[in-house]
Amino acid sequence: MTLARYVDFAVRGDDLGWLVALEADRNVPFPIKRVYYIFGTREGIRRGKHAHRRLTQMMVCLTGQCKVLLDDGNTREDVVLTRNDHGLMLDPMLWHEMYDFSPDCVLLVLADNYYDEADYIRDYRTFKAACA
Ligand code: T46
Repeated sequence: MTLARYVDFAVRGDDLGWLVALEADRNVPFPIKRVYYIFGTREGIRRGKHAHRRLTQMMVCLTGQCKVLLDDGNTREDVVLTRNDHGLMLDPMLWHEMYDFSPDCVLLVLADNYYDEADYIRDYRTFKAACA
């Protein structure tokens, strides 16, 4: 079993170049309430290091690359994000850490709810206990 669940996007191409459309409840399998993007992450930095209690998200690496550690409390898996034509699902209660960002990495994140610090589990032992 893999923790990495991807959604493939149709890429439209014409004389102008390429285009990907992301649509709520269609190729993005939830209603999008928030969009943010992560960029300019310095070498050696590890971001994330938390799980969300209820939030569902999708991550798309628009340029560059980074790695993501996924952990459901039982299994750990590292994935490399290099493609802007698919999205990595981040379901609730999935611990995630992003690392090894290339200097040009831009990570787009779509979320099904607004920012709420109370939804974060930032302590790994608390996460493990909540998974049990
Ligand atoms: C996640 C991973 C993939 C806001 O004010 N609004 C927002 O919508 C977000 C996402 C963050 N913030 C503030 C909170 C912090 O003061 O921006 C600052 C940086 O956030 P954080 O340290 O949580 O960033 P990451 O990269 O560790 O995690 C982010 C998301 O917070 C998180 O939900 O799943 O990206």
